[in-house]
Amino acid sequence: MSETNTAAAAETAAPHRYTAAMAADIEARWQDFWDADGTYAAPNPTGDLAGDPQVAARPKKFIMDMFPYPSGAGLHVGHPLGYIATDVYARHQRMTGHNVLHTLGFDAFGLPAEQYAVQTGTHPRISTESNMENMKAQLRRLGLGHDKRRSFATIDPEYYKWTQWIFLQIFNSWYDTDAHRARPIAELVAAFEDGSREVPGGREWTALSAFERAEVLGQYRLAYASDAPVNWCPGLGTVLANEEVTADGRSERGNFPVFKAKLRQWNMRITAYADRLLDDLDGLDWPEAIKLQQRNWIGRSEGARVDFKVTDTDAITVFTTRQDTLFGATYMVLAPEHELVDTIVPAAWPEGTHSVWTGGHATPAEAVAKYRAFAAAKSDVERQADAKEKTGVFTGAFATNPVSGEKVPVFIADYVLMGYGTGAIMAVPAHDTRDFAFARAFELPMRCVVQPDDDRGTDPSTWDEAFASYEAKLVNSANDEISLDGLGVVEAKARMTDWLTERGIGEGTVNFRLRDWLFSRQRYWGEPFPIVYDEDGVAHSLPESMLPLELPEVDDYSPRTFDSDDADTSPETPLSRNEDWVNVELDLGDGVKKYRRETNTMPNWAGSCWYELRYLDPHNSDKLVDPAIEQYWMGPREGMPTGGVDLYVGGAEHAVLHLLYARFWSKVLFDLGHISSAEPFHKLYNQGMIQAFVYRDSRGFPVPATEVEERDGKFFFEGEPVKRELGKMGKSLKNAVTPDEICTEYGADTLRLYEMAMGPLDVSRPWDTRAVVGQYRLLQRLWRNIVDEATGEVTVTDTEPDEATLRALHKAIDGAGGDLAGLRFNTAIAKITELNNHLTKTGGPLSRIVAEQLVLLIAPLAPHIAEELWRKLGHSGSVVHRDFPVADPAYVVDEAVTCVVQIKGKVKARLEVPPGISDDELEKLALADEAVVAALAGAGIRKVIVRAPKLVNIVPA
Ligand code: ANZ
Repeated sequence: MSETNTAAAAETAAPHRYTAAMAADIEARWQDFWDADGTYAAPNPTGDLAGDPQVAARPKKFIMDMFPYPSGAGLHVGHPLGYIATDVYARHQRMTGHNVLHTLGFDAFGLPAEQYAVQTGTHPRISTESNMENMKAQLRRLGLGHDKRRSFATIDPEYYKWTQWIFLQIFNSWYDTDAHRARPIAELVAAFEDGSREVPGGREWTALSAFERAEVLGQYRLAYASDAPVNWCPGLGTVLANEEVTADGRSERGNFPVFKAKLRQWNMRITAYADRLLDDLDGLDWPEAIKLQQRNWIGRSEGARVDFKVTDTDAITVFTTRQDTLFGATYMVLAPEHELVDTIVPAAWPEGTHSVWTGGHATPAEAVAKYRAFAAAKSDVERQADAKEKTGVFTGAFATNPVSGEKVPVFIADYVLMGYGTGAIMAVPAHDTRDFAFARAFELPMRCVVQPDDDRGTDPSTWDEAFASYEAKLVNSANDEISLDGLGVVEAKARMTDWLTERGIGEGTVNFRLRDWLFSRQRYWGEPFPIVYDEDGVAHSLPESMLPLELPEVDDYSPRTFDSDDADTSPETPLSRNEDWVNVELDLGDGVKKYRRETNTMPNWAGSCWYELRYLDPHNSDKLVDPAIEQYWMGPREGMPTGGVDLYVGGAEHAVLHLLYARFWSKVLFDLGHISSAEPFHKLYNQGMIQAFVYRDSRGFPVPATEVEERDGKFFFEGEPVKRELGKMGKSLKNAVTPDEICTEYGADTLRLYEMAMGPLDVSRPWDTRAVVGQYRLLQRLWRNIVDEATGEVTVTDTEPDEATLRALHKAIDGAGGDLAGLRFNTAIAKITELNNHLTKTGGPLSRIVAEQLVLLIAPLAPHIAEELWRKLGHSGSVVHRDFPVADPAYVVDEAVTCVVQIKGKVKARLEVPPGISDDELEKLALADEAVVAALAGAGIRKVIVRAPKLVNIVPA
């Protein structure tokens, strides 16, 4: 008989067997039931989503996923890994007495939708909405227990109304560095007005024009517009964030050239929060690796600013973290863009300038101009990369080292970045790797000022590399006024800082790598700014009553793109072409006037900066969130000093941008008193990736994975050999497997179990469609243990389970319960499988108690089959809010083990003892045993050797 015939025959014999068709039926029915019943509705303590007050009185658990971007490609089986995991966890938490908030929205603004829309000619809203519908259907099939009343998309005007509102809060506040918090800008204005704070520039506030006041306030606002050097990408028609530019200066999306240009842009003053963003990491339950990435991104460096005189009036200020090495500074470097360069460049090369320094150019001005053009073509990432070849050119100018009094040459070189520190460095080639390489290339002097701890000596010209250690003592560092010789680095730094400060030529300072956040895009598909400009160009915020400011319908929503190589272009925003929308007459409190709207839109990060708050109170149209509701779900509590979501699961690729931006917005809202949680996400967990085999033909192109044949460990596509490698899953790699396929073939419960059983959640794992059937069989055995496949009736009896079964059951409850609470889903499944196998092996009908506990045990993982069995076992209602089984400790400990008691190596007795027995107890038991007493026959004892729990050896005297 062929395999299909066997299957067909079995089906006739067993019409009530758990099959894919039955799974499909069960799953669809229960998904409808849950929707109609509102099974997953989480009641708020108050407001329109308040429900059963008893439930709302329970301890809360707010469990969240990083919400998806509704891409046109839909989901493959890798996407829902995290969603299934949070769902299993949420279900277990519900069954252990928590009021669980679990839902999912969509992050629906952004560049991909716009790019896709531009390519296909469909309006982004239409394509985005249809993508969302598709994804929702895919997700619904998985049986995720989401409170759908709380779902939304960031493109909903009722949602982005509040994104705009938050923008206005940020725009209308400033950071008070004395109070260490944001305050309303009105309080700053009041302080300027009454003179309690001096106006920068020293003039009276009342004497300033409206424009001047706006300029002053712009220096304080937490959201401000400025002319910023930006990454302009003519090919995409937009400005990109640094992170969106590849190492070779091209756009990550589309691979177009990117140029540096100056443009008026919105920025967020996230740097004001650098210290708090750093400090508050300590209280968060996040993976150490992510905390480290955030710390590095914020990049706090303690050092000093030091002035080096170039002329009587001009000085170059450098930032250094090694002011202790100042005596070893033998040259200086400015970033090519540094504004002092033009001032210091002399008309001609100084007498005898080394030809290596001039780069062969006739004048310093020519050399500088050529080098600047060369450097401008590189991205910051490229410039920072530790290239062995250091390039640069002498400016023709010299500066004075303030401690040694020496004249040191000033270079420009691209390894010094304009955006960091002061854009200028003192170079200490003996003790800094990059300076060492540069000094070698340009034949510059080096001086050892920190005594190496190896045997290389103190003449750097004989060294192979810089000596960069902090763990050594200073040498060659003394003048008439100060000596650092013999001091350790830390002490020397402090001493030098004091000396510089006393003389007014430097001071201790803290520098951050973190930059302000470039917050505007020249795009259509984003949140419009609630900002208008008056005729003087002063920005005004719209009043709350005018929100949401809806994105207007336009015919031509694509950005104006240009020849991708044409750097002399500048962005034209799609919104600016819409004159009717742009030009408005408004009464902003001082009569009707003409204004122009801001035509940039917000970057795609904006919508994900606060979405956790909207889940709490999704229909609130008066307030961002009701304070009582926010307090209940997210407020600080024991072990969570800054509050936040209880569990946030998502990919590690969001280590910095999203997670840092969201933390920043939380802190501003917290400072302004809108929320009680100063952090959005208390516990963060990064799930691993589902990988898949990619098969490539001889040209390296991926071929459809499903059509590859395996023969003797080799792989063939259409008869031709192909190469197999492990990679990402995706349409372009022709190896995507959709959850829909697996649901159809086996059912969602099988897919859920398979994804959770693949390995520890935080580890990447290769997808193997052939292995999915293993979990399907588990469910079939589970079904068969409870249901008669011929009649469909449950087979359970009301008898007491035997001891061995009780032990297997309670061990599984104990183990799996702990595993589910600890996100160890793979081991939970292993323990449930073990129990189910035990029951299969024992045979015969199950005791009702065992059957019910088994169903409850698997319910978080395989909710549909659990609901069905629960119903069949005679219960009404859903299993979702039932109590998770509790293990009886008496059955959890292992059964007794046999201990052998020997006298002079001969076995005299066997004892049944608990496995955890101590040596002392075991010795007492052995010596009291009748057979042992008899065998010793009153002889004394010389020695007793005990190896609990299995052996006691007695040596008589
Ligand atoms: C002298 C020195 C001697 C330095 C030495 C290091 C070692 P972090 O720790 O990352 O903050 N630097 C300062 N501004 C720079 C810029 N715009 N572009 C490139 N490099 C810059 O690094 C601080 C150090 O990086 C500073 O301390 C400076 O070099 C360099 F043995 O000054 B140091």
